Amino acid sequence: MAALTPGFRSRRRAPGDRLPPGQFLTEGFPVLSAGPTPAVATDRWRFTLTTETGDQHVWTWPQLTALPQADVTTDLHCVTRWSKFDTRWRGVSLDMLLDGVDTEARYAWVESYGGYTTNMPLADLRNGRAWIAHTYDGRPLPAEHGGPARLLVPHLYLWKSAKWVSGIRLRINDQQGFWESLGYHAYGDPWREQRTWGD
Ligand SMILES: Nc1nc2c(c(=O)[nH]1)N[C@H]1C(S)=C(S)[C@@H](COP(=O)(O)O)O[C@H]1N2
Ligand SMILES: [Mo]
Repeated sequence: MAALTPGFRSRRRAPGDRLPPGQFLTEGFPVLSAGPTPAVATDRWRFTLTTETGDQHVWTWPQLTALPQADVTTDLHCVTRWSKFDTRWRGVSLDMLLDGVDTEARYAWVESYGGYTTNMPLADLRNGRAWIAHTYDGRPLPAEHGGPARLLVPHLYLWKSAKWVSGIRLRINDQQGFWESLGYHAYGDPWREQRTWGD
């Protein structure tokens, strides 16, 4: 009979296999913001999806929170090399918001209250991989972490997960966001260590 290795009962991958190259694990939740934290009241909060032809789809806070909600437990990977396992979020899947939006765009340009921007292929926002998240660990998302709502795209480095998200522009041609124009990678896959332009 095979001996059981103590502590190896988890069905998840061992910690080493969950940590992308060049990352270290943190228990805390660091705050990384390029500017001041904007105060966005939910009564004036809007999320606007704009297609390449200029069609706009707008959600208010009551409309967003009335949609079917998803509970997500995921690992986060920041390009400054910290990773955090098993973070718990609640929000609306981008699949839900993109459903019925007529577009031929291949790129998404994400905008935030306060002026932050980031870009990614539109495909990365589909198939249950991206959310507009408003709840963290069972509580309203704190403002310093992007509340009232942020984009959550955890399979890419965390700079793609725009805090205080205000909208997404669907674009035929890719356009660099804030960090991307300053040398961060256009795609940012943590498993391929796509940190900067040359990676
Ligand atoms: N609007 C906005 N979103 C942002 C940022 C920012 O400066 N402004 N920083 C990005 C970066 S570089 C990281 S690592 C994460 C940090 O998220 P956290 O502060 O919740 O840890 O937010 C990302 N989203
Ligand atoms: Mo970051």
